[in-house]
Amino acid sequence: MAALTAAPPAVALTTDLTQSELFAQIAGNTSLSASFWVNIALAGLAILLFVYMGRNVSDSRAQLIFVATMMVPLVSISSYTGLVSGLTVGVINVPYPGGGSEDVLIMWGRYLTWALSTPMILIALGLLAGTNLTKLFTAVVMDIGMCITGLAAALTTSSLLLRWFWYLISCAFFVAVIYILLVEWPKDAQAAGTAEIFSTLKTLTVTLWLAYPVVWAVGSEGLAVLGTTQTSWAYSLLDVGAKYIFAYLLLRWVAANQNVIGSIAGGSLGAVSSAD
Ligand code: RET
Repeated sequence: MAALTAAPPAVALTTDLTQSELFAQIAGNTSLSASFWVNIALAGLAILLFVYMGRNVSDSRAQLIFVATMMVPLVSISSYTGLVSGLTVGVINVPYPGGGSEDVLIMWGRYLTWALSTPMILIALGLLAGTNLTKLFTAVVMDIGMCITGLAAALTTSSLLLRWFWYLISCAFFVAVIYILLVEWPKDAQAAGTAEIFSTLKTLTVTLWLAYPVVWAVGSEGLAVLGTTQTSWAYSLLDVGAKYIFAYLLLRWVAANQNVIGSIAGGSLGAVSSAD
């Protein structure tokens, strides 16, 4: 029995570790493991809670917001399972500014799964704001661009310059997302009658999302001001706010205000025309 539950002994960090050795590295670091398990537990609870909260939702737009938002903890539980099992982590030789490099445990699965979870957050917000298909499409593709180029930044080891060039490309995509959230959708939400809740969620989202590139830059994959465990905790805590707290506030409002959601002009998503 003990052989089944005990983690195998940890080995030194090198770029050729097997999945079992990576798993042992993570299991051997209690704080790092906890930064993953906390999110697995919270995501599980969030899924159950959101299914319960949505039990009486009958409006089709409100249902769509529920489904998109519920995908966030569903993706999250998968994402963190990938990290904790050693499947979506790896050791790469990160080049640092000022010369030198180090073998670092990187959590590349995070960037991959953000490409699924963050579009769901934007779809839910866009539906709440009653935006049109053009703006929704733009927000989603810019966001996916941001996540995939962020993944490229994390995995590029050949050149320090290109590693940070990827980072800049990702930031450029991010600017488009922020612009839509701060400038376009508030106008749409005003017309849709959802301005107040949209404004709350927009502030929460923009504030927390802005912290992710900061964590990347100072974290173990960037300038290494923070170590691997600290970087992981920073992302995990940001995730708690950007996913579960965000989703709870949104779904609570949607469940209680289906009449408002139901009266958002139906054609705005169907037609590629301006919502204003
Ligand atoms: C990276 C690094 C490259 C530059 C930028 C980034 C932005 C990441 C963001 C992530 C948000 C994640 C959320 C996840 C919830 O499931 C990829 C860190 C701009 C904004 C909200």
